[in-house]
Amino acid sequence: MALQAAYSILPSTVSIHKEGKFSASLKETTLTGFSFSNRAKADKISPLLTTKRRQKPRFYTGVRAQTVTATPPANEASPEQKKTQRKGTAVITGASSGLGLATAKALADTGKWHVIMACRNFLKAERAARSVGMSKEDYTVMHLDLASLESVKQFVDNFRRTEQPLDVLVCNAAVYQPTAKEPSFTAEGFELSVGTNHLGHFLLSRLLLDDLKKSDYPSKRMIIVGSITGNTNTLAGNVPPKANLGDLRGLASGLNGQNSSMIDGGDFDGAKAYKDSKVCNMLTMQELHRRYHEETGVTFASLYPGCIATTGLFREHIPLFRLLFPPFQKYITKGYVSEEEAGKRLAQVVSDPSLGKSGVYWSWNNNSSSFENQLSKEASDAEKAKKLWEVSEKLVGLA
Ligand code: NDP
Ligand code: PMR
Repeated sequence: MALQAAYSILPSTVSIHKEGKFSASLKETTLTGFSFSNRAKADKISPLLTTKRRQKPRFYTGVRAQTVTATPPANEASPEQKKTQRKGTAVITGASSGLGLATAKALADTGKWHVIMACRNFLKAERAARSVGMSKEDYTVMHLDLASLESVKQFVDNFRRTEQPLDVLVCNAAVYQPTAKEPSFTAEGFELSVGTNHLGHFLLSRLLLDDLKKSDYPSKRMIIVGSITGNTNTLAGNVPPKANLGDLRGLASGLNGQNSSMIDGGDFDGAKAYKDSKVCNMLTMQELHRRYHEETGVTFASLYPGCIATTGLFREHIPLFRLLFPPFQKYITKGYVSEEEAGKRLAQVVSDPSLGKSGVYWSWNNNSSSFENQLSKEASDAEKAKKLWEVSEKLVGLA
């Protein structure tokens, strides 16, 4: 019933013809992100009926007032070092709610971390930190609006002025606009989802890499949050609209709505733009690993934390979706995780010595044990990652 209900709220995105066959697929692919091997089953989900959409730029004036590469864990601390180790400093973007907040809380609770909550809404972040019981000395809120490259640069300057070391960067913030009929745009005029989730983080990570390099912490890490829905080797990744960056022609032409506001040059689709942005996040992590892991000792990682169906990510979805999505994920797909559990998972990727391998996309099974997951063909395409890197560098003004 719940599945039918979930299905009935998705008329514009997906259709499943036979409930029985679909249930069989679910058994094979849990929410934890195991590979979806039987493409025939995925094909039971019909393609999205796309409609032509007018692309009228709406500029977002974001700045507010106020199989995996094997490398041994880099620079892990010996037990002796750990005793005297200073507190680590972790910057987490989008720590004002959901996964980012839960991770900040999990790290703060260990007493070993100071968290820089890099958030677009200063007051909201401050209230959120207090609402989960974080102590003042365990966090600092700093303004960062990823939908403005100027704000990203300002954040980096402000962070450097605090003269704190940077030991871990977590690129977590994201926007998801599944019901948007037309694209909206960042301050510099990029489609909002890819502009925020990928380009904002791309610039931030490139700038802060210098700071990470200088860290003397036993394990320095950069984590970019990915997702199962960007991976078409899973059932979840086969729910239309599917991620597909194509030949990046839309991105290369500026992603500004003049030619296209989608990376592949197609018609605007908010849900696809989000999934594309997650593919960019996972490709960027691997490209960073290839270019910098050996030279810097920084561990680069991505992850799918589980389906945290209650977060603010779904705030723009229709109310019926928000009502049915959590029970659908809890009882049907069984991929649901609480914000608290997901926060603990990401906190492991931040600080657990056993998750210190670079170039990995982490997932968790139903017993909450971590494992190195396989990315889809596109999300592990090294040539595409290189091209994405080069085009993104131009767009954010690094090349
Ligand atoms: P939330 O909406 O709860 O958190 C997103 C955070 O991003 C919020 O703090 C939000 O700030 C912030 N944010 C949005 N836009 C900007 C911006 N322009 N500048 C700075 N911060 C911004 O969603 P989740 O916690 O679910 O999402 C966190 C990450 O987890 C995302 O990367 C998402 O893709 C990923 N993820 C989530 C899954 C899920 O099931 N929920 C599954 C897989 C991955 P504000 O509070 O001001 O809105
Ligand atoms: Mg999905 C094992 C199956 C599974 C998992 C793990 C997810 C995770 N989803 C699964 C299956 C299905 N979903 C099925 C069979 C359907 C059709 C009924 C379905 C539908 C669906 C929708 C409409 N699912 C969604 C949406 C969203 O709007 C969410 C999304 O795609 O956001 C981009 C979503 C998600 N499903 C997930 C996860 C983790 C999401 C959240 C998005 C993300 O961050 O990737």
